[in-house]
Formats: sequence, C-alpha cells, structure tokens
Amino acid sequence: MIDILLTQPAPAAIDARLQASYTVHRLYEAADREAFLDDVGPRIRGVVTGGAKGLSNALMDRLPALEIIAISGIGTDAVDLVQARRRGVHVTTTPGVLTDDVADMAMGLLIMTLRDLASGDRLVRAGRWGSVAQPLARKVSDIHLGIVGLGRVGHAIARRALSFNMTVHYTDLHEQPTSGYCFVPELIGLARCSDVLVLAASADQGQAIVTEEVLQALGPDGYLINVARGKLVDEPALVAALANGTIAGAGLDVFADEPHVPEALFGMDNVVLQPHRASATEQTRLTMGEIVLKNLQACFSRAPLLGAVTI
Ligand code: 8YV
Repeated sequence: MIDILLTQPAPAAIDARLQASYTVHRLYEAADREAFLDDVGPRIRGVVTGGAKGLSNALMDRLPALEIIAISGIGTDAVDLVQARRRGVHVTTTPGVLTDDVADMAMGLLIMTLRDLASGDRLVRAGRWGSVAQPLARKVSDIHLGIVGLGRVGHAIARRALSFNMTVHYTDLHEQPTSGYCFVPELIGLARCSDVLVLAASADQGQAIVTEEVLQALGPDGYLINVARGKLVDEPALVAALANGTIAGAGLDVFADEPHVPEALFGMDNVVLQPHRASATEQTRLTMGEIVLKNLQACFSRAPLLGAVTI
C-alpha cells in the first residue's frame, strides 16, 4: 500500500477510509519527530494537511518521494508553492465546500461581539443577573460592513449582511464591478467608512495588512472580525488597540501563532475568541475529507485532480 502522512487528525470516517486504502503515518502522534521522519519520510508519497498547518519546506525536504500535498482547506499560505512546483509535487485544496461555514462563523462572531453575547452568558452563569447594571450593546442591523477580500467567502458574508440591511463595502486587489458592492481601493479608506471590518482575504502575500494605522482608521466605535488568517493582522497593535480603546472590539477565529493566543486578550470583555474552527462542522469536514480522498486517488492513478492549485 502507498504510504501517506497525516499532519493533523482527520474526522473518524475519513480516517477509516484512508486506513483502508493507504498505510497511514501520523506526524501529530510522533513522540520523536526526527526518528519518525528518518524511518517513514523516504516512503511517503502523499501528505494530508490543513490550510493553516500546511507543510514547511524543512518537512517537504524530508519526503523525497512526495507526489501530492492534499490540503483539507482552502488556504495555501503555509505551503511554498514555488518549491512544490520545482519538486513536481501537486498541491490540492477543497474549494467551495467550506464557504458557507466560514461566512456563518464571520456573522456569528460579528453578532456575538457587537451584542456582547459572551459577556451576557458569563454574567448569567455567575449569578450576577439583577445585581449589576447591564451595559447596552451595539446594534447589528443597518451597520456599514467592510469586507477585506471579496472571494467566495467574502461574497457569502456580503449576502448574509444584506439580509441584516447592512451597507456593504469591500476592498480587494481588483474591483468587481458586477458585484453590486461599493469598492474602496485602499484598506485604510475601507476601515474609515466601516463600523465593522471583516477579514476574508487569503494570506498568500504573508504580510500584516491590518496595521496600527488601519485600526486607528476603524476608530473607537469600530470592530474587527477575522476568519481568514492571523498573520493578516499586526497582532501586538491589535492587542494594544483593544486595550486602549482605539477600536471597540474584535471577534477572532484565527491568530498569528496558533494555538498561542496573546494572554492579554483573555481578560478583555470586548473580545470573542475561537480556536480556528470556522470550517469545523461535521458536515463540512466530511465533505472536505471526501475531496482529499478523491485527490489522493486521482494523483496515484494519474487521473485529473480536483481543486489543483496552480501558480
Ligand atoms: C481549516 C483553513 O481550519 O481552509 C483553510 O485554509 O484554515 C480551515 O478551513 C483547516 O484547513 C483545517 O484543516
């Protein structure tokens, strides 16, 4: 059987099917990674990984027989695509199938953050209802929403926003005149005209685009929602902006150095935190896993791949 490497756990049903067709090696269970890679590395022909986890060049170098990196996700920012192409290694993703879940998470975080739902929950559980004055929250309907990245996820967020009577503006590398939404070429300009800025962009360029200046432009009544990548944000600047009132609050599913979250955020009531789980529903993760299985099978039988990434 062909040897494949899993960098992170797969849903049980997908794992069982992988095991039925391949010899599965689990990097995430290896006690001594070096010894493990010395042993199995030369035999590995396929890697199954996540969008955020990807595959470092150092690890790719340990896999001389590698033919495919099957990403269970849409982000390709954690794989060096140039190096993969140089090596003749296919890279595939699972486009389309997680769009709704990620957009739902963006709206969920937006509502949770603006309406202080987590604080309300904590107040009730602590038995403090009735004993303290409850601060009023921020209205969600009718706001100005700024979407950073009008791709599949950005569009799905925009569609949801319209049903909340929000005004949608966006920025992206190029204007999409047929979208019907208002294009703002500069992120700083978008931040200035938005009550809520939501990040739905890819992080392939690798740099932090949400800087201190962008947070200042968003302003003391503005909120940041991030369902894309933590590295899109200058995280220390965000922590400072939340602490000193430069912005009103944030809903974050992603962080610069996962699973590490700046501890300063833990004590902030104006922040809602999630452990990078926007696509983590049973239904979607199974569908993503199906695509991964199909891509492995297609690769090893020299058939056309689904969601092959080209550069
Ligand atoms: C997943 C993601 O959390 O699609 C991506 O790029 O980051 C997420 O959907 C990840 O891929 C887990 O497998």
